[in-house]
Amino acid sequence: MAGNPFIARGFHSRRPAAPPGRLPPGQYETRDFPVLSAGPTPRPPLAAWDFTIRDSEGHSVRWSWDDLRALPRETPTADIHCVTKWSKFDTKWEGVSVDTLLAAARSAGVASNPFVLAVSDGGYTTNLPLADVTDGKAWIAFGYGGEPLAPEHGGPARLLVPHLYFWKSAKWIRGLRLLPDDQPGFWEQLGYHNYGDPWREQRYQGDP
Ligand SMILES: Nc1nc2c(c(=O)[nH]1)N[C@H]1C(S)=C(S)[C@@H](COP(=O)(O)O)O[C@H]1N2
Ligand SMILES: [Mo]
Repeated sequence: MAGNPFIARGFHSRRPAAPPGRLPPGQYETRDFPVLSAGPTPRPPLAAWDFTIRDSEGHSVRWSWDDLRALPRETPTADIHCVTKWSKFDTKWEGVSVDTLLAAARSAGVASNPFVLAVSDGGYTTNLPLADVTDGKAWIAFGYGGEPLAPEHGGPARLLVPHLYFWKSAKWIRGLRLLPDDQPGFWEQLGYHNYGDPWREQRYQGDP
């Protein structure tokens, strides 16, 4: 596209309008997949990787990488919404439902508490009500677009909670802490909304 940059830019920015009702308030559609990371990309060796669900009394259950990969998989398609205002439609993932992991945790004697803190390699955390990661609303995703999830996008595995702003979808996830009280995570402590519903435009503390 050499030539007049004004015309080239105008041509490329013309996009079909998003279908009515599909784009949350204040968002625009992008076809790219931007990378947003607060720190460096961790690259843990899979042989040392594990995923742990732990309650507040210290009961826990742990999956190795192979254990996780042996569980029943789902292939959710979802629209995702970043608080920096981009939304991406029809993203295609592969992973294990958090329901599957929580059922196994319960069988192993892990107590069910009303809040969850997702914990990642590198120290990132994010908090959610348990109800927002149950009943088919959240996955531990290790595949994207038919390929292994790229490290920049959270591989080997990330949380996927598409109905909330995408900062809740913790990349490089290593576990879930089940807590009796809500405990704000990384962005939530820095002034972002505690819940983060894109349809109610809950970007920052003080938003409805
Ligand atoms: N561990 C970790 N998870 C994270 C982040 C991060 O910095 N570290 N950024 C969050 C934010 S703000 C967004 S918008 C999405 C971005 O995911 P992407 O880089 O795959 O687009 O990851 C979320 N999960
Ligand atoms: Mo974000």
